[in-house]
Amino acid sequence: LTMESELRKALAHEQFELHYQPQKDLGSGKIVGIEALLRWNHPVNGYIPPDEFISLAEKTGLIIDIGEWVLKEACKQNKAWQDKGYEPVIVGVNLSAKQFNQKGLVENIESILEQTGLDARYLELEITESMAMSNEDYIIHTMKRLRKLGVLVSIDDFGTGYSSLRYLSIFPVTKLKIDKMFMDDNQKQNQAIVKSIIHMSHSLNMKVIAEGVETIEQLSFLESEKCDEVQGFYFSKPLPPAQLTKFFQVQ
Ligand code: G
Ligand code: G
Ligand code: MN
Ligand code: NA
Repeated sequence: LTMESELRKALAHEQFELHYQPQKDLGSGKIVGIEALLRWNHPVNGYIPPDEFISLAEKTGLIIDIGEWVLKEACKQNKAWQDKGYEPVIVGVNLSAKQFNQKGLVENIESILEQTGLDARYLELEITESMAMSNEDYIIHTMKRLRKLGVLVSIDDFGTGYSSLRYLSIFPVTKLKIDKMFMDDNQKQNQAIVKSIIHMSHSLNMKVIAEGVETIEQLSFLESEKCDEVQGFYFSKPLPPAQLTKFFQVQ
């Protein structure tokens, strides 16, 4: 079988899973968000990480169907946690450029929220800076419609793409996700950059989260700089739903 037909089969045979990585609010110490990360549980090869199949899914257009499955599954799971009585959290879903530019995305999301019963304010769409390069007017228009629905929009891997700071003033973005490369302590400039991004986010009335937090030193620095939220292996790697539930139970 070619990888493409394997991917089609994966969707039809329910071989995809979502794992979730907790996001901690530094003010309250509580988990306020989770990022949904796609995993392909292959019957022979075991877990295949998204880096190994997302780009093929994008090339073949399969990302549209896979992405729709991801959105549905993430909303359904988040609602299920709420129905169990856990404190509501925001679920972040990664969108690929193709998905974002697909006609009917907003209607699709609206219908998924309706079907699953998840309130729009508990869904956050993560887009990357590179996506923002093309078709600017369409992106602004789509983002505005999503915000009108109540859905949150974040910029993922912030600082690594072909970013223009101008985007931050014209896109109705609610949160910046500082890329994990800026957590590298060996790069002397990184702390200054992180400080500036936190400062800028707050000045622009956006929330800011640091990704890739692995050590207590990184955490302390982010706390002292008043970063809103943190995500990373220091707290937890992405986990299957049953394991993440334990985090909700202790808080
Ligand atoms: O978990 P990690 O190896 O988990 O993810 C690797 C990359 O794959 C990340 O850049 C992430 O944004 C991307 N990714 C993970 N899940 C999805 C998804 O559901 N859709 C898209 N488009 N990308 C995803
Ligand atoms: O969508 P995005 O590119 O932000 O995907 C997050 C990626 O970062 C996933 O592959 C996830 O598994 C990974 N990740 C999450 N926390 C950490 C961390 O603390 N350190 C490292 N190296 N990677 C992480
Ligand atoms: Mn992401
Ligand atoms: Na990222």
